[in-house]
Amino acid sequence: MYTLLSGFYNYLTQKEEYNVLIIGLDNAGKTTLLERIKSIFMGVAGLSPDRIAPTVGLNIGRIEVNSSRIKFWDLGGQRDLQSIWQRYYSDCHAIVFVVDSTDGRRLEECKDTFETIITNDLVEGVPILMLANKQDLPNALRVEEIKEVFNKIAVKLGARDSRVLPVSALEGNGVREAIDWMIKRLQRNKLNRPPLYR
Ligand code: G3D
Ligand code: MG
Repeated sequence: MYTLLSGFYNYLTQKEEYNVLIIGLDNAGKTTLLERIKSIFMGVAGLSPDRIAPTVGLNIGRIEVNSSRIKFWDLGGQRDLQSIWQRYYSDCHAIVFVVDSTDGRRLEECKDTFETIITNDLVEGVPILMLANKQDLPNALRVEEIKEVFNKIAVKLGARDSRVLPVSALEGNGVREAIDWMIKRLQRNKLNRPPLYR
């Protein structure tokens, strides 16, 4: 009887858990984004921007939305760290790819990096949200301009859900909408990539 009841209790209280990778070139704003997501969805005061050091290793953040837990993995973006990304691919349910919209000089490199990610079999079908970050700055490229560069490889996205959205991780503009979009896609892709239940 006890096991039956505790099993039922666990069933009622367990939540879906998803892993989301935050990746992109170094300095794109990944760690700033993670702090912003935590402050918007969990109401915790994030690290102030001047306390965010370049990420060595990884930062993890958790949020709870409705009945889901989402665990964000902010993996460092320096080139020697990029090879580590794929260790996380088979366990991830979505990818947030952050672009520094003010760094036109590295946009081609950014596109090549993106291409390497989306063509990896381990993330086939995984929803991808691309964020054109730093839109608060006057010299930021507009989403349309960034899309133009990435359109060259858009066919390689395959049948997965993907979207490009403008944000400012620093000021928070667009972040809630972007993450809301992603949460819907996580749930829609549930049969392909089932969440963990705990
Ligand atoms: P990373 O984790 O991708 O390497 P960080 O990037 O989050 O460390 O951010 C790199 C720099 O970009 C930081 O500036 C950070 O404040 C800035 N940044 C991140 N997002 C935004 C944004 O939306 N708008 C603006 N204006 N700046 C942003 P510093 O000066 O600390 O290096
Ligand atoms: Mg970082």
